[in-house]
Amino acid sequence: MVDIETVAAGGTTGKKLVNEPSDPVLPASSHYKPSSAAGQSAAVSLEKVLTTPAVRKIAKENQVDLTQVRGTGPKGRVLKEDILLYLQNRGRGIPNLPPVSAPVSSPVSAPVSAPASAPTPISAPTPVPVVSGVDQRVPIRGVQRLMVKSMTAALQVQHLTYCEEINFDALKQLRSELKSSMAKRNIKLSYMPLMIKAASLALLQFPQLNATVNSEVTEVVYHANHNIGVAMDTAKGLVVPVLRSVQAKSLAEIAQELQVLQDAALKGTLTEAQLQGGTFTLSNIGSIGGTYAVPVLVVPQVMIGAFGRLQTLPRYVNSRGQPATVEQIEDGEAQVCPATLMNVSWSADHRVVDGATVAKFSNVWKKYLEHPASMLSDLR
Ligand code: CAO
Repeated sequence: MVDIETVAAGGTTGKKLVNEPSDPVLPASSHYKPSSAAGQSAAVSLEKVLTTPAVRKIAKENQVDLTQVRGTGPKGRVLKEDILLYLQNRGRGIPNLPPVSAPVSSPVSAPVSAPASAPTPISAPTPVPVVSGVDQRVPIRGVQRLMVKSMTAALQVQHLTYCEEINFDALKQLRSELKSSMAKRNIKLSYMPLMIKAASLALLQFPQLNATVNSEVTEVVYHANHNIGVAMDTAKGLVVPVLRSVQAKSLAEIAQELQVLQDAALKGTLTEAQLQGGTFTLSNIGSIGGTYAVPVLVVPQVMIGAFGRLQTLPRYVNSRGQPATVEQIEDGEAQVCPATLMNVSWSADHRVVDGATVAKFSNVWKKYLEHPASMLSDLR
């Protein structure tokens, strides 16, 4: 469900909304004629209106005066979708508009036409959004065009996705301790710098995941520098600027660089250099929402991680506050406590990376975040 790509700066033409003048346009509700007589003269009108026996049956069952239904078929024939639409809107109390004398081939702005195979509606039709206006043709350009390219390339690669739950209780505590001191230095400390640093520390143990593969799939390059791309949501679409040499940077430096890139992304001033050269990517979709996301590789990179939304959920813990084992739960030695949890999903290029390696990497990353003091011993 998640798509992630690197994009080049420049050439990012925004959306241009183009109306299609040739489109016959009617508001959705113009599909109806006045219904003051609805239900009163159904028996009479069934004979007058051009339609099929199936439609007459629906009309009869639902007490509909067919003369009040706008027919969109040839010569004003009332089609099945016309009566289904009429019934849907009648159920929602949509007022009818004056009749339209000429038949309309296709009201393009009416989004609610029921498929021909739809069952006869009963008393409570499914609500459908009422949308009026005109269709819009939007050229795919700029950031979106690049997204098409990178996603098309990514879908050539067999992905492996591995998910894990991370307990953020300790990290939450650490962040709240560091946040104010960082703020005094004008540095915003979100969870991202901690997760980025933990990923870099774990990559030191798994250099085969900080890698790119050539298009012929004959060679993999294990990169010395951890150039970590961070997916960012902007008004023009997804961009993935890159934090350079994360393995050599402090938490404060990572937080500062992230802030610079985030500001530039929001202003649309990222340079091409800031968008290139990534060797590994992270995406915090959870800052927007969602508990899980399956990320798509930024080819030629071989791994990417997506984070879900932090949640407080009940979990069993033992007397030392650690996750309880099955035995401890069965022996009544565990209790249910609230835990701050986040899901991560890792996707890897399964042509060159196996699932066991991803799982081992994820275990190390998880350990750093669940016991953040352990990061200190491995910091340089
Ligand atoms: N769950 C819950 N809250 C989260 C969270 C999560 N996973 N991640 C961040 N938050 C919180 C932060 O802690 C912060 O709250 P406080 O101000 O109280 O600390 C708040 O949300 C805003 O964070 P932020 O978004 O400003 O900063 P960040 O460093 O966490 O994330 C960035 C930066 C750029 C990753 C993020 O803004 C963003 O753009 N995310 C979307 C990425 C995306 O679109 N991915 C999909 C790619 S595929 O199309």
